[in-house]
Amino acid sequence: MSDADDLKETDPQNSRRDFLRSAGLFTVTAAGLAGGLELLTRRPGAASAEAQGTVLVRPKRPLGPYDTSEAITPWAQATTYNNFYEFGTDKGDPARMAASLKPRPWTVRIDGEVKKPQTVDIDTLQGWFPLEDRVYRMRCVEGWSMVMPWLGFPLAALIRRLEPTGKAKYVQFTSLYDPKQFPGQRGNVLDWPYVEGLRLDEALHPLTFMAVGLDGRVLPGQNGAPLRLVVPWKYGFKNIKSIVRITLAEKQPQTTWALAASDEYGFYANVNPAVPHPRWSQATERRIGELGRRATLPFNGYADQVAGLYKGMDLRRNF
Ligand SMILES: Nc1nc2c(c(=O)[nH]1)N[C@H]1C(S)=C(S)[C@@H](COP(=O)(O)O)O[C@H]1N2
Ligand SMILES: [Mo]
Repeated sequence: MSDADDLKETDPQNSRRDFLRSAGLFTVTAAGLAGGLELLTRRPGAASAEAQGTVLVRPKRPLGPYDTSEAITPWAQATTYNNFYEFGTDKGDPARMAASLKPRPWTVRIDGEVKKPQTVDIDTLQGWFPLEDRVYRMRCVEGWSMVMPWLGFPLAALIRRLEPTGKAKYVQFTSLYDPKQFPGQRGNVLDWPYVEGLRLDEALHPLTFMAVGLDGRVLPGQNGAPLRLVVPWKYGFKNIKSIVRITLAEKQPQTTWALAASDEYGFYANVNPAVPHPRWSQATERRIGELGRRATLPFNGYADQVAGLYKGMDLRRNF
């Protein structure tokens, strides 16, 4: 039995989707199915880095202070077992459908409480910063995890360059809305576009990262090309993909999963083994590629670096 088959049986992903279905939100359109059939004839993983653009060749380098030394999840799994509902709700949908996403040309709108609101081309934006590697754990709220070798730049570097006004307290991120490129957006499985947010101090934390690549290559569509957020101490759904807009805001953003089920998915979404999801425990996780389960660590193992951000907060209420 493959990992994916095994996971299907027990994965809370299914109950996450069942919730959506029972709420009457789960729809599959004829157009979506037809698109799927057409794309199924392509080689799975056809939307690989090579197929999508320039291959960034990165020199091997020693682990840095932010890296985990844990075994990196193989590329084949990191790029075929994905959550990206814009492509569909099955783990294999993003890799199958990702060729429909065109990550170039691409612009990012930067607005809200910044000195100079602007729309910037992704290559220009990326060129502002030296690219860094970060090997991070990623823990999905559904109870599985991976170790991902990201390539990108700290979000703090971008925010500092944008010069937030004194009113900026939060950062809101918005994914692309385009049902032509995202067949999943032809249905109402979530309230599109996907929106996420961070408190400004979380956004400025040195672990908070903007990824443009994975494993030394251009980010594949299924992993959120051309630009996605990575916040390793939070559940995976905070790591919003295919970002087209970054807004510095005075008020806490309304985030997509909190909007879909506010009793199940909070704004903070810090990995916390002590606070169960209402329908499953968060005490353990399955590392993709491993047999059995391992303990989930507070803040996904990053407590030393980030617990101070939440001093004095009730983390059961602010889940
Ligand atoms: N726009 C968008 N971003 C998203 C999602 C999504 O459905 N749409 N899924 C999230 C979830 S639930 C997880 S676990 C991670 C998965 O990232 P990966 O596929 O690169 O491992 O992406 C997150 N970012
Ligand atoms: Mo997730």
